[in-house]
Amino acid sequence: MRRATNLSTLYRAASALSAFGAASSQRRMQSTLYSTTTSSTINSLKSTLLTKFAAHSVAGSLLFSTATAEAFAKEPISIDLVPKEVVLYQYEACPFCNKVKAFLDYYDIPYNVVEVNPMSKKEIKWSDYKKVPILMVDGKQMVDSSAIIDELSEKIHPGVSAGSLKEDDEEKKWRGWVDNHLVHILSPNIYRNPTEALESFEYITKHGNFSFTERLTAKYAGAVAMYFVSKNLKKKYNITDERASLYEAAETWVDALDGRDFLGGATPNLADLAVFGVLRPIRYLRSGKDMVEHTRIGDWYTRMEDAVGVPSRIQV
Ligand SMILES: N[C@@H](CCC(=O)N[C@@H](CS)C(=O)NCC(=O)O)C(=O)O
Repeated sequence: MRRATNLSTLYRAASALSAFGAASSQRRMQSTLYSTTTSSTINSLKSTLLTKFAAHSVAGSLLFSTATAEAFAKEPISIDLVPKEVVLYQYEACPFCNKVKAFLDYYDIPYNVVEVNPMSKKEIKWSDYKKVPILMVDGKQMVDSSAIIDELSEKIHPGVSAGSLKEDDEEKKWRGWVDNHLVHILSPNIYRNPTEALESFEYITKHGNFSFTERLTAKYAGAVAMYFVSKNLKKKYNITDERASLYEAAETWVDALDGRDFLGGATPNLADLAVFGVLRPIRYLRSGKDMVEHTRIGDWYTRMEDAVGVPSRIQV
């Protein structure tokens, strides 16, 4: 009974961190988890993890060292249009949250972060909205990453309709591609096999808001749970070979650039920021490294790192 309760809690954590709609398969996966998670499974996963641990710690720290010389000038915003107080409620590894952060970082909008505990979600108890990201901007709640970015964009560029109609359509199309296609490929890749699932959970538990015991247990049980959940997500989104789909998406994106530095031309537009944002949490995991090694996306990704520059997150 006690084991079932613990697994149930861990399962919730794992699902919460599955950015991509695992909820519908939650009940089925819960029974799979109960029938397959034994202490021997956990022990064998544990030994796999230990051999990988050192390498993953490096990956995790690399993920946050994007501070490079800014070769691409940012688009300045008028000082009186910069929001005064911005607070992002997030999970560090959530692609939707990272999409919002890419926007805030690119426009140098300072923000505080509240890391939400995915099990209790006590940090967002005050809100009716039960997902992250939630962005508080000068006391106003904004939810849903694309809607948040639309609203913020309008706030900092009031009354400006960006570029020609053709460019607007292109930007809109590719932002939709990120939300409806690209994000669905990520989970099957980062939880593809036990080793990669553990690598991902090492990163998630290292940077997430977990208590000491939650951190220890979520790493192993979460990895197991998400390994199975990702198999279901593959079916749901008709993915047969997850790596091939990831490479194909990266190539599709480079084709869309059509020789330009960014989809936005000389500077990134909202579609560039969206693709960059959702790829950022996986870039230095095995799947992200494979993607850069096997496709042409690396040059664009490096240009984006330079253009977005150092995070404007307020360090506390
Ligand atoms: N469409 C939303 C999706 C947000 C979303 O699904 N967030 C996930 C985390 S990456 C979440 O909060 N899931 C619910 C949970 O944790 O219980 C957006 O773009 O912001």
